[in-house]
Amino acid sequence: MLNSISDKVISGERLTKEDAVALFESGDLFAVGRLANNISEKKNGKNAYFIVNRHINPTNICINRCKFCAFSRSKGEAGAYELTIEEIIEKLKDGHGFSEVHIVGGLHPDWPFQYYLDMLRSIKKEFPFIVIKAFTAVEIDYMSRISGLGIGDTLSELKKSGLDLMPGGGAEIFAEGIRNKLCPEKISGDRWLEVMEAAHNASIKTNATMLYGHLESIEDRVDHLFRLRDLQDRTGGFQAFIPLSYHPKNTEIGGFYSSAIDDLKTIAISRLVLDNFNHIKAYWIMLGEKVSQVALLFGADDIDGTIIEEKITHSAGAMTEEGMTREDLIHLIKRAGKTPVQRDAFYNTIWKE
Ligand code: V47
Ligand code: SF4
Repeated sequence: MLNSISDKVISGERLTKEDAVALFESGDLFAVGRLANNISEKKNGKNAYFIVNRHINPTNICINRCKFCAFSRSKGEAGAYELTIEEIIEKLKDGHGFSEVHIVGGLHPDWPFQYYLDMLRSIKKEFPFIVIKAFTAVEIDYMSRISGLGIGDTLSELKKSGLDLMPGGGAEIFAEGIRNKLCPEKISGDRWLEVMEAAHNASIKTNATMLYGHLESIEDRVDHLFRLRDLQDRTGGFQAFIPLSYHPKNTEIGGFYSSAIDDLKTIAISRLVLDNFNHIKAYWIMLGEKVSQVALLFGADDIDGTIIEEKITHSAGAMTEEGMTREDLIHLIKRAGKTPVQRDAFYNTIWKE
């Protein structure tokens, strides 16, 4: 079976859902990984990308309270916080040379749409060269509801105020049954895809994610990947896919950390199925520095960036640091036998040795 899939991949034939399930069920992790590495090197050579970036989570107050999320709080609950725009600006001053700021947060019950527009405008005014990658499809849908604007108009107001790119969060698992168990208050998978399609139509590039390792089946993962592949066929607006490994601490559903084997297999199969995505990211915050390094040999070509401050995974028991230096990222990539390439938010090369 693996041989016939391998022949297909090498001849450029698209994989079917059955192929993808067979890859997940295969015991030969190395064969799957080698195949994915071949494809990754066909697309990106030996390049492994990283970015000098910073994450900011403006608030953890969220009306959704997803059952896998240890980061969110209800208004008034111990540990709830909200940042002012001045505090956000201060955070961006604490480093230099950031190419990108990544902003995602909870769905705050009281913040008006104008607050998000002011946030974007203030950041752009203070740091005109920083690319703002902000707000998941879940947040965009929420802003459309609180502003009374349609998705297209919401996106256009955000873009006018400084939004350049959107991250891939909030996708979780599209399959309805599991999604309702994980996050009954969250927008549906179809709505997530609809918002992303609208963003792509508005010339806003985005990423895509999949949260795995909780209650989902292999078929649910495959279904998720194929729905992304279909949308990418229509729009071409996704830049990178990032599999997010579930962290179980302090969450309502509990459970286990994913295994390194599952992490590597999921990266590799994502690379093979998502033949129309240019980049597969091994998010080191969630995978750990060492597994993300090995993932560069299993189909990933990007390890994200310096991050600086990370709250979502660290609330749920992440074992990594919250940030890595540029030098650490370069070292990690070189030791995987790949070529470190510092990129900007749109994958233009900023530096290559
Ligand atoms: O949307 C929440 C997930 C996402 C947990 O686009 C959890 O470049 C694991 O989307 N265990 C936020 N994951 C992170 C994210 C992301 C990260 C890095 C780069 C990009 C990008 C996007 O984290 C959330 C949710 O899907 N999440 N709780 C948890 N317990
Ligand atoms: Fe809110 Fe996002 Fe956490 Fe869900 S995952 S509770 S939407 S912050």
